[in-house]
Amino acid sequence: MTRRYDLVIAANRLPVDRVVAADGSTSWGRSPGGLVTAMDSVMRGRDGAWVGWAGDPGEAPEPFTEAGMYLRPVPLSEEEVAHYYEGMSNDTLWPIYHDVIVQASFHREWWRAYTTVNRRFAEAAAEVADDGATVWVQDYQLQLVPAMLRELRPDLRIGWFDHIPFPPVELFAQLPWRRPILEGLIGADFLGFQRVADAQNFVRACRQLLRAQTRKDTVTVHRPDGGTHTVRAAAIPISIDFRGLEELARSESVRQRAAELRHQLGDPEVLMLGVDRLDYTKGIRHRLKAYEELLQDGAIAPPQVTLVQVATPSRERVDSYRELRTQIETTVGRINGDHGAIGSPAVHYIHHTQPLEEMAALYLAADVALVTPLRDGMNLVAKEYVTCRWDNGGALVLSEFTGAYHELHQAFVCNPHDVEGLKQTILKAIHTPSKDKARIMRALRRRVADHDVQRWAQRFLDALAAAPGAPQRSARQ
Ligand code: GDG
Repeated sequence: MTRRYDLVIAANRLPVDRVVAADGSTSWGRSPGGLVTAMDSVMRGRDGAWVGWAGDPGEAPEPFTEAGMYLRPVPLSEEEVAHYYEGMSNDTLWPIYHDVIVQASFHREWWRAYTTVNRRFAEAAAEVADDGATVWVQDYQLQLVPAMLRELRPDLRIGWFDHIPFPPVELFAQLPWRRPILEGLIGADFLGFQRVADAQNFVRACRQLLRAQTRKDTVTVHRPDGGTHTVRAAAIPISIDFRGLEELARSESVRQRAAELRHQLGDPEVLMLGVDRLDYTKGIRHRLKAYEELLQDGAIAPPQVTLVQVATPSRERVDSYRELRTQIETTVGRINGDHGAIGSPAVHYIHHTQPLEEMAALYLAADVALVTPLRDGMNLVAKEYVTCRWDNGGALVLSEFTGAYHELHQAFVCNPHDVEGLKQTILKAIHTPSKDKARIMRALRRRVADHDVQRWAQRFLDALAAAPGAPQRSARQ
């Protein structure tokens, strides 16, 4: 019989990646990322399990233990990866939840696969959760899991966290499956969102589309057995491992690498940096347009000013992502053709994943970080950048359409749709005196230091334990 656990995480992916050695043998390596670090801190002293896809289609590996956590792989067939993950999650829900920057596609077979896979996740979580355990479901890929799990295991305390925005009801209403999605989420006791507005959008959608009874941040529905169930929806913004990342950025090797990078880039007076998954939500095209116009205007020029754009490969089998890549690479080519010279390109473009140490060195080396999404749940890059600037140097240009803006509003704030305004903000970030920039950076750093990912996870679990739904339990550490 399977052992059962007191805290279960259900996420699309397991927190490990398959590593293939030179001799062809494979093993598992912990995937980098805040969620894994956050879970480390809350799993301490508890019996923890994680339910998720291992990353390869086909048969799932046997459950195994890694870094003190029981990992229970959930299998996905080739077709399920295409329909549930690339289709419904990334080509239907992702665009609707990000203001329809690109059009969403609706396909009933994608929805069917989404339902099947969500049920499989719910069954896997039900199987490993101990009596009265806490199950924490992650993100938009698993919105049906809370209700499915409650049906299987009414004894559990169920939470869900939305890493991306929750759209206004006018956009959400486009979804042919808007009702079952809301009903799926309502199965939870507590729903966490990045911004207050996201939580309010959810409550409003329940009121308008389900005619559910809502009161402040709670939604109450009638259960088939005649009783009622109440779920609370509130903002608990995610963060990063401030101490861990700062320690890395302060290390001798990262400091040396930061200095070396600046030198390799031709010792620019101003090094600008963009770091994003190559995604249309991130505003990379708007950023490049503003940068190109500043070069055309003669307001900036290489080699004194240069831009490093790291655009990590993402969702390459979805058409809109392939098109975006072509557009970005055409623009980078044109900018370099028009404004670069031998040995001093205007844009250094990197389309592959960098090791964490290199990222820390880039952050530490950059005078201006450009974080210009058109819509972003949080944006961790903004928080990582200020964390690495332990010297209080640098300037953060930050879009007001990110969750991060609601915490880091002292940054150089921009509306990326307003190219003229974005250009002025970039120039302001360059020309503001260092003393004033240091004051801003100190304030930004204080915010992230005080609200790190460990605190986020604990706050979520406390809110889940205190949520109104039955069964009532105290917050267990
Ligand atoms: C979703 C929401 C929300 C990127 N390139 C490399 C690399 N990265 C790392 C960054 C950062 C992470 O990936 C990206 O996080 P973001 O927050 O910017 O964006 P999403 O991937 O869209 O994440 C978002 C987040 O969930 C958490 O809730 O903030 O709004 O969309 O950590 O550093 N890391 C390494 N090499 C790279 O080349 N090592």
